[in-house]
Amino acid sequence: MSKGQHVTSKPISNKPILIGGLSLSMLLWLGGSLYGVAAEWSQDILLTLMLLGGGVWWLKGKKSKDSLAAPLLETIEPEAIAQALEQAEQTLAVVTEEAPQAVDTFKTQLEQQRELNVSQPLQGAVLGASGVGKTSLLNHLDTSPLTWQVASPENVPLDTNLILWLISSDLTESQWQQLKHLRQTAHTVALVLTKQDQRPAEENQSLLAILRQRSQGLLPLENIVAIAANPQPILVRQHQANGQMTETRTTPPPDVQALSARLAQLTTEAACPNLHRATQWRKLRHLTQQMYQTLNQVRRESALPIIERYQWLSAGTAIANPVAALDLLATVAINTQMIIDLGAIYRCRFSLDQAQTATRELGELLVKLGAMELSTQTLSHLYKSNPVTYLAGGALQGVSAAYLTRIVGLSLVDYFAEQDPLTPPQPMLDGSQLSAIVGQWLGQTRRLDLLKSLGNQLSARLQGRSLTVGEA
Ligand SMILES: Nc1nc2c(ncn2[C@@H]2O[C@H](COP(=O)(O)OP(=O)(O)O)[C@@H](O)[C@H]2O)c(=O)[nH]1
Ligand SMILES: [Mg+2]
Repeated sequence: MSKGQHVTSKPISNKPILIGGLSLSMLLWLGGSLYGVAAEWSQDILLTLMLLGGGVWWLKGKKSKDSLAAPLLETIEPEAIAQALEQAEQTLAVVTEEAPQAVDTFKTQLEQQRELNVSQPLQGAVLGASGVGKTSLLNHLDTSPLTWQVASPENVPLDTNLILWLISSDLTESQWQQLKHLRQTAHTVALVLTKQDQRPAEENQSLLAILRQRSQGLLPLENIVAIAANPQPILVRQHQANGQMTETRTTPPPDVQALSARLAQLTTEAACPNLHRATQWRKLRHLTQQMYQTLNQVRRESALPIIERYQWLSAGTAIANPVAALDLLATVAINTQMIIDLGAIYRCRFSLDQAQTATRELGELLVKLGAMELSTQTLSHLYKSNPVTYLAGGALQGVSAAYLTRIVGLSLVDYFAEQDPLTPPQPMLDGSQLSAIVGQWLGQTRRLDLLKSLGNQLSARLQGRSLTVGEA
């Protein structure tokens, strides 16, 4: 049985944190009612509670997940292959546990990629904008030892061993980033400046110089060459001895010499195993990522009913407690437990302390992003625009509470799914990453849909049966 299923089947009463939070809430409610605290949704109280003991976590310089910080990879050594294999095998073991139905396909693929096959023909990919001269160049490229196909930087075929990136001027900033990404995944890339016959020689030289300058540390400068695969005819004017002028059209011969020479160096017998090994390494990583996608689907399916359960628990608590501020204590407990449960599904083990920190951080984030205001505004708008009487009084707060818990849950699921599958998840949330995800869930369309649907569901629940804290 998977960890996720295990968590799902656990009754709420077995969760000490939750019960602790609830009884604390009840206790405070009793005390509070003596003093006649107004039963209203107060953002000040909310803010205070959420900020209690909390640091401004999104200012903490947590480690950047920016993939562009990854090192450039010149060659893939056998040790790197061994490591990628190990990772794929470990992931396969997790898939065997959590998604057994998918294991056979992945196992077959892993077996295929276990050995380095140097006898396979090398695959070349030609990238470049439409009209840059790809087809013209392919007419001049030897197909041995490389077979060529046209591709795009975003979609380089998995079996590619060598890339020619054709350009007719300097790369744009986003193209430089794409090139960098290709180099970080150990791709061998040559930049090919096309149509050199169209420019004066000095302009070609200065363009090459700029490209080589900007490629420093990214590409060997020999990998930046200029060609003219299909030069256009030029008009040649000649003064005759008799003072007349004649015009003749001549077509310069194609010139791909610089590229052919460099390709020969890049594909020597000694260099070929490196090209094959880099492709094997990328395939293994790709397989591992695919396995994680499958795991994430399965995990999401386990997570959704859990979020659902906690969201109604929040709603029930908000409706049951006449003092809104006190609901929040219960809500904090509910969310903390939900974080632990969701973390367990994604094999990210939160200690109670860590989960409480995460809850506080998420609470702060929701306050910062104005989640409560947005929810209240949207609800009152829904309430005014169509007279939904069932959303009166405490039920409105119930919908709000369910909504906020659902946002937290769905955001966490997205967050866990976004983590780099090649590094184990940390029970410390990355503030900026989470902030972007929560922001998306708070967007107008999603918010409206979610609140409407929660309102309808809550109404159905309230009509059908009572919503109590014990309900799961
Ligand atoms: N002047 C000049 N034109 C070229 C050269 N190579 C290609 N072209 C022209 O550029 C246009 C697009 O070339 P093509 O190879 O079809 O580009 P693709 O869209 O990248 O495949 C055609 O009109 C070619 O004749 C070159 O070296 N010099
Ligand atoms: Mg073409």
